[in-house]
Amino acid sequence: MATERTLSIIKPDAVAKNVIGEIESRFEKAGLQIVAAKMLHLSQEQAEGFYAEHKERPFFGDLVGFMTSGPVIVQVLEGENAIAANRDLMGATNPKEAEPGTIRADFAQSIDANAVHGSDSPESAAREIAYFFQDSEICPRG
Ligand code: RTP
Ligand code: MG
Repeated sequence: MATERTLSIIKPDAVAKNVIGEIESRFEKAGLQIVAAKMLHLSQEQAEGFYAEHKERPFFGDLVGFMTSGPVIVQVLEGENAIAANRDLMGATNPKEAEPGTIRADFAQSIDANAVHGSDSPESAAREIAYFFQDSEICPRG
C-alpha cells in the first residue's frame, strides 16, 4: 500500500446543494486527509485547461459550462491508495449507474451534474494537483 495524493473537486451542483460537509465527511471517514483546499469560481479558461484531455469530446462545451456555473471546492486528498479510494467513494460517472452509498448515487443528479471529480491515475493526479496548488499550499500532517 502506498500513500498517495489525489485532486478532488466538489462540483457546482453539490456546492449549491449545501452538502460540502457531508461529502468531506465521507473522505474523512474513509481515512483520507484533506491536505489542501480552496473555493474557486472557475473561469472558462481554467475549466478548459483542467479538462483539456476531453476537448475533442462532444460533451466538452457542456462540461466547461457546468464547471463554470458556480463555485467549486478544489482540494488535495492524501492517504493509502488515495486515487482509487477516492474513485470508489465517488461511484460511477453516471449517477444512475453508481453503487448505492457512493457520493454520486447519493448527491448527483445527472452525468453532467455529478457532484465530484477525482483524478483517475497517478499521472493525472500530479498534473491536476499542480494545476491548482503550489507545493507551499499543501499541508500534510506531521
Ligand atoms: P471526472 O473527471 O469529473 O472525475 O469524471 P470521470 O473521470 O468519472 O469522467 P470523465 O470520463 O473524466 O468525464 C469528465 C466529466 O465529463 C462529463 N461526461 N459527460 N455526456 C457524456 O457522455 C459524458 N461523459 C462524461 C461528466 O460530468 C464527467 O464527470
Ligand atoms: Mg475524469
